[in-house]
Amino acid sequence: MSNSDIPLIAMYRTMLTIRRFEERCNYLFMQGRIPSTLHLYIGQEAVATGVCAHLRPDDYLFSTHRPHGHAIAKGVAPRAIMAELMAKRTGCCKGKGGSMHVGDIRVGMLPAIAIVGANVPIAAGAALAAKRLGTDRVAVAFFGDGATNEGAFHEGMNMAALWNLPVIYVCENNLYAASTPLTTAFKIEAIVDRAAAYGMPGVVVDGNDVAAVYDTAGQAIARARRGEGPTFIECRTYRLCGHSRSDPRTYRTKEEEAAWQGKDPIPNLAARLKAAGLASDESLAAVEQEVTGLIDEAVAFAESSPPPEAEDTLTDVFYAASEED
Ligand SMILES: Cc1ncc(C[n+]2csc(CCOP(=O)(O)OP(=O)(O)O)c2C)c(N)n1
Ligand SMILES: [Mg+2]
Repeated sequence: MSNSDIPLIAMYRTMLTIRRFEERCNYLFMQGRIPSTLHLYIGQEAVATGVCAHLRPDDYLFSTHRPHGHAIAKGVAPRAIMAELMAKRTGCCKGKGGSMHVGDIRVGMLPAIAIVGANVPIAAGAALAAKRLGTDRVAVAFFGDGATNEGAFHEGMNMAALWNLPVIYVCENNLYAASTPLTTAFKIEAIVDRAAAYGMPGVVVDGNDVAAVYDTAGQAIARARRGEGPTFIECRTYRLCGHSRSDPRTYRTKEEEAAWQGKDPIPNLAARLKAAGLASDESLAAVEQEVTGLIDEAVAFAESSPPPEAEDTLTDVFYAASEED
């Protein structure tokens, strides 16, 4: 926290926006006002925030079935995400994707991919394009611990390392892949050890410490922009909620959950900001109020938006090459 150049207050605001957005989503979902299903990111907000604070709109982001936090941190408007979750025409994917596919190409977030591990080679492809076009853009893929046991992960990691691509692989190790504990799914001691198998640098960071994530991601992203290749970052974190709707969480103990509740990144950051003299109760309350207003507006916008038209069912779904291609 000694790095005064780290925009901690801005990151606090982003983390709080993600948290309050998702708490509201959960409430709306329980009321039946959001259809389908939701995978919440509650507890992991420091990862998306610390990484995306370094990204430009022309950098590429690839997310997963748990994408709301990544989308907000990358700059997708909360109202467009909320409208997407409610399957409205004003949603960031025109209401055709829903929670597991949010994205907005205008800010560099491609629609999220719910096939676990599938975004790893796709991010390598985007990084290859960035490199071949002679840009200093980077691609970032977020995925969970479970994804690192998928075949696509290994293929993508190998290619990214082999071709020295400007990609950052951010593994959000929250100790579980749905109900499967990490300890029953890996022979290796640490997920970061996967990186060495491909000749890629690997780093472990406390995923609940936004300043640490910011610092680590900053080095990896700068390295990629300089043309020095990919980095694998293992962020150790925990989801302070169920995997998806109606998860009784019987695979975790109450003691474990309580211990991680004490490591909640948001109140901990608030306490650290106050201790460092960077925030007061009043300034934090003002952020809270601002965020509440943003979420209220997003919900009102989404609920008053129209559903997609039946005749648009097949538009935007298939790519049609134009004369300019
Ligand atoms: C290829 C594939 N297999 C299974 C699933 C079903 N599924 C959805 S999320 C999930 C767990 C993923 O765990 P992890 O990668 O650790 O991410 P987390 O949910 O913890 O964020 C599974 C098995 C899927 N979406 N894709
Ligand atoms: Mg996981």
